[in-house]
Amino acid sequence: MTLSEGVSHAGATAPVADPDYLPFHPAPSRPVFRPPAGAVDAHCHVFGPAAVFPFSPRRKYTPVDAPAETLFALRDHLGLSRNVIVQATCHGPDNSAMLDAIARSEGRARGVAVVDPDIAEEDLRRLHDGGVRGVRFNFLKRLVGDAPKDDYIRIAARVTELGWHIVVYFESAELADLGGFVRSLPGTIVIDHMGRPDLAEGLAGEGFARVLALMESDARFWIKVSCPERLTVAGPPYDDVVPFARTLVEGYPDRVLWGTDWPHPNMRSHMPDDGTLVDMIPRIAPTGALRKKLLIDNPMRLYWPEEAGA
Ligand code: 0GY
Repeated sequence: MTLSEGVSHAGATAPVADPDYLPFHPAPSRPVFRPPAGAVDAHCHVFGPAAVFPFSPRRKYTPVDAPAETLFALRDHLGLSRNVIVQATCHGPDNSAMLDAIARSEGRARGVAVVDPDIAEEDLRRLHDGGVRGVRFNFLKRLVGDAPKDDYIRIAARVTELGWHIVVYFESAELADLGGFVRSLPGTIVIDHMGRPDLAEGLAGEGFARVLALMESDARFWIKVSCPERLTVAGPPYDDVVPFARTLVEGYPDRVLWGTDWPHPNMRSHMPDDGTLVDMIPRIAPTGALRKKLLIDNPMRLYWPEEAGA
């Protein structure tokens, strides 16, 4: 397929995407692995189109437009059924593009928002009614400023009342400092991108050990086995990432989620072929039972509990 056919062209007022970041793959391959019916892509984004949904003035990068119709075309091309759209920093706390995508998904998308601590009650309720089921706390200094911990605590208290979970994005090296705070957060906590271990340290490395310790310490922690393209040292087809992801899937089969991370913002080294990412699934989840949990049961429990019967 050619994804670029589905991309809306930004108007004259739209900003120009950063030239040193790569655009998403224009024609991902069709994966050899066919996901089971109902499979969820539990980590992806929509960007703009900027002419309709402007990027945040405080953003650290300007991506190419990656609108809902392109995401849904990719979903179908890859043999996936649903999307969890995660608010990225380039849109700041303006969740409009994500809400619009969810509204157009015919019930096949839900969302994870970014909110300010003093968001009005009715706006929080509007996010919930629009399909948001989680909030994201992004601790990557290259992506966000250093928000006071109090802000996160206030947000956490408000969103857990709605039954939302908290998604945390950090690099495993930061866990030594951040671990205590993350543990103190209430409710279910989902760790993005395997906790971003440094693959050069190997499976027994300190960073990954901290991530595993967190998973081991408390069943409130879930983790996404996503974003091999950011973790890999070897490059595609990401053989070096497989043991890390498989350790998590086999160790915590009821608390893992999988996602494409499309449209892969901030990638400079290479742009992944999303078909290759889907073809990793049987290598990281080698049995049908593990794949059903990873792709269907777990994300449904978290994002569509009313359909999962949880
Ligand atoms: C991702 C990863 C990145 C970007 C963001 O919120 C974001 O801007 O999440 C990244 O640059 O590592 O989740 O797609």
